Amino acid sequence: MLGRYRLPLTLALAGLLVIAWAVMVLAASGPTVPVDIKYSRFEPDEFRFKAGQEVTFVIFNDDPIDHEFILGDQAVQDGHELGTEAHHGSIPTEVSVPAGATVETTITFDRPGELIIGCHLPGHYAYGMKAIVTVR
Ligand SMILES: [Cu+2]
Repeated sequence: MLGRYRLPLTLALAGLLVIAWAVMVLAASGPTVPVDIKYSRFEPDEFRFKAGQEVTFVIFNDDPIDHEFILGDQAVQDGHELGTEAHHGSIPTEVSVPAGATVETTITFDRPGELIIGCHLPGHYAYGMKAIVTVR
């Protein structure tokens, strides 16, 4: 009697398990945001996020030279522009992105404001290697 329903029930159960798994995965991590670096520019060069949002940037450096991804306000950018740190790695908002590499970093935007993503290897920021981040 139940035999004819076994396959549809099994498929329905499998479907529910897949949905439950997807919900758990999505709940555990914020959205993934791709950032491409090409010709010493960030693409895109404008981002909008909500306060409280967790975002994982997946940064791909398509250039044959190294770059960096420094997220912060103007004071942070000024500090790095004058600074001499050649390599970054331990702070989520400050990462080095070697030539041809893809680097991931996860950042939570805890409050509204305007932020900047900049690269401060010599000459890059002045050349225009920056992106604007608006958090609302
Ligand atoms: Cu750069």
